[in-house]
Amino acid sequence: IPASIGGHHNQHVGQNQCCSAIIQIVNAPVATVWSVVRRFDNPQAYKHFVKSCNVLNGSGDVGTLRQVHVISGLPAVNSTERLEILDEERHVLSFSVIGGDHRLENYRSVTTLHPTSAGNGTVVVESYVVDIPAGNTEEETFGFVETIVKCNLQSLAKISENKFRLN
Ligand code: A8S
Repeated sequence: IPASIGGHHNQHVGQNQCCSAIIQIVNAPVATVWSVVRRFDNPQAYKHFVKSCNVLNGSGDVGTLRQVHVISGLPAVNSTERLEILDEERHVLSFSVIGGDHRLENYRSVTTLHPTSAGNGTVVVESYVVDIPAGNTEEETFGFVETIVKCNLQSLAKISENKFRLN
């Protein structure tokens, strides 16, 4: 992975934490994908596990807090999240989970967008770090987060591709 991609994903991983990165190809330009990803106030646009989102303070800049409510059937109710990075030039968004009623303590993710070398596409890279909950194994934690993030990125691809086609 080139340094231009890898740099933002070098997160600190402590003991008893789990980390990984998921890659998704999108058949739409970076600008289109970014228009969806950058909306920290509107994660439900592509995250299907999110039922609603309220911005608690801030105007969408770094430091903005949101409270996300998730759909039923998950071992979670809500999550309080802080915007850590919003780089409009490099197309980087990062948030951290700072509270809420769920089991993914200290979750932090970084999402970066990169133009594909050929064509008009985007490579989305999303890395995360999270505490392994007491009573769970690393494999269980990895599997749980992997499922959620993969769903989110597949949905992001679909929505971005539709948006691009309609424009
Ligand atoms: C994201 C990524 C994740 C969100 C997790 C992993 C979460 O919103 C859901 C279930 C949980 O148990 C934890 O980019 C939490 O949103 C869907 C409530 C944080």
